[in-house]
Amino acid sequence: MFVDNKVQDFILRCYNELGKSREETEYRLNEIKKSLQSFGTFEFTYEELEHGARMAWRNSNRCIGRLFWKSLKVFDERNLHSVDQIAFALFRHIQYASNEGKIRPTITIFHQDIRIWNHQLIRYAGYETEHGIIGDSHSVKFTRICQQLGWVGKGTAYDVLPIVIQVQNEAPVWFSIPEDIILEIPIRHPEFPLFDELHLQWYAVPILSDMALEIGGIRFPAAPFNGWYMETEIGARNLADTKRYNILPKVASIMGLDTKNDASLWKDKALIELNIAVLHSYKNHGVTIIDHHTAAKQFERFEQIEADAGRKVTGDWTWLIPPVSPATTHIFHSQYDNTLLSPNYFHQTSPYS
Ligand code: HEM
Ligand code: NRG
Repeated sequence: MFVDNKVQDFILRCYNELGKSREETEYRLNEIKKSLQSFGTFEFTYEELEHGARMAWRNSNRCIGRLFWKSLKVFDERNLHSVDQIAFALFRHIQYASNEGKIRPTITIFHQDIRIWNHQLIRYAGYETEHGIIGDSHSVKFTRICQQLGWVGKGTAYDVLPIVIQVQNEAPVWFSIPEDIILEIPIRHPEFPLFDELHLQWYAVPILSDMALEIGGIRFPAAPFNGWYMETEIGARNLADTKRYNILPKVASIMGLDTKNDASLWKDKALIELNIAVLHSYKNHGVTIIDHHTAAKQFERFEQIEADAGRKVTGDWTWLIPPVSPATTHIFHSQYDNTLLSPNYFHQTSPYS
């Protein structure tokens, strides 16, 4: 048996980036080879796992936040096999990452036999009713699954869903997240007090839990990760999309705009004020958030640093451009190569459906 090409590629690149000697690299490759011969398997060291997860972020073509890839905190929880221990580690992730608002980019990596059914660890439920959808329409299907598993929500527009954990092929188990570890922000506008009447809110930390981390051809289906929000994700999509919270007509109404006439650009005006309100509220609450102009500038610095390091930056233009005023950023006027490099984060088929 010989060491898989993908594993070898990864070890060579990883050890090179970490400044390790030729001898150490050869020694490690040989060790992996021997482990594969004796046991048919091998395990990454913590250092390999840590750098692999960071490289995967660096290679995430759709991510504008990559400047900070080296700062990713990696929790190695590959040794956990009980759902209670896993739930505990997820709560710890939420607390560590939230850090009372000073958000820390974090990933927790679990054993390959584990799946987390949630799209994000913290996410609002969506209920289909006769009067339309209450809450987040993005969550309707998963909310139904949670209810089938015995979870009962309050029925508000902002019910935080439970975390659903599955070990191997056993039945999934759900856990409510302790309320005191969930950071949420009421959305207020610095100049329009009437915003308060919309009772808008969002959670502080986006923790994606349905993507697989792939390092050297080895897949970790449960590896939830987070950074902080860019304001447009909340203000221009989650709260604004007609198929999500669809809040623009109400914002326009409190602003006294003419919503009968598309050409009045009422949607655009409402959108900008909603984004201003999101930035203002997170900032006032002491929760990390970034505006799309600063994020684009940080991404430009990332591109420069990568060029200096002799690496090509890959990217998905369609995702990198912000949904608000895209042409005001350099990204809009640039071209990106969407080749998928490894390590990376991948979408995977849903464990339900
Ligand atoms: C996508 C920003 C941290 C990996 C995105 C998107 C934004 C963004 C705006 C596009 C999302 C969308 O349009 O729905 C940021 C910011 C971060 C950050 C401001 C702050 C530190 C991270 C971290 C990771 C990561 C820590 C992984 C370790 C990804 C991936 C996607 C993505 C894989 C694509 C998601 C998908 O395909 O659905 N990011 N990100 N990002 N980001 Fe980041
Ligand atoms: N648009 C999604 C989150 C996608 C990832 N965005 C980040 N990731 N900022 C939403 O919930 O609006 N991150 O790891 O920080």
